[in-house]
Amino acid sequence: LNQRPLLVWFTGLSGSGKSTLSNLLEVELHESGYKTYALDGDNIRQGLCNDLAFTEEDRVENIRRIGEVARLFLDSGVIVLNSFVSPFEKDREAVRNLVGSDNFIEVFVDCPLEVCEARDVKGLYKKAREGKIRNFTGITSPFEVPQKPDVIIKSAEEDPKDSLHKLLSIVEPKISI
Ligand code: GGZ
Repeated sequence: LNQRPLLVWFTGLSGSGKSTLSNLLEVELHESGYKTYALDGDNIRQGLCNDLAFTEEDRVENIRRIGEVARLFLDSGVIVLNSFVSPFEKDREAVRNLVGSDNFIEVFVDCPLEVCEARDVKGLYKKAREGKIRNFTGITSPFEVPQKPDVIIKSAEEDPKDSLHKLLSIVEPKISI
């Protein structure tokens, strides 16, 4: 299947549902025959970025490297799905400029902090409240709300199926030839 490359960038708090949505989208795209690759903290921070922590400086560098990796994948023609907290607007914009605005879709996974913290799937919010993790996004480190995202997903309110269809309606026209 012919496809146009695209970087779909999920941004949002820890536990907001970025990876869940990215996975749903990836399965759907695969079933339609598209080639994709998904990057997230699990496959990036263990290897390429294992020298980086969560200070502002390190997050800036983390996103910069991820942007460069995504650009290489785009060069190869793949559809890239990136899920990173990416809390700073300036860094998300830098990636948009790096890969070109036409090849970039910013998805803001908008979930209230209270909901993410109540779920606390990995117990990280609790640790952050106890002071056992420093610079935790939403608690002791800022999250800059995207000013003009291409898509907003209210993951605490929407049915994931509806969110997926909303995403597909924006993504499909950009990747199909
Ligand atoms: C935020 C942290 C932190 C701190 C560890 N702040 O829910 P998760 O676990 O799987 O996703 C979070 C992930 C964030 O890494 P990113 O590379 O996406 O961050 S950034 O884009 O800001 O560079 C969370 C876990 O790592 N985690 N410590 N202090 N999230």
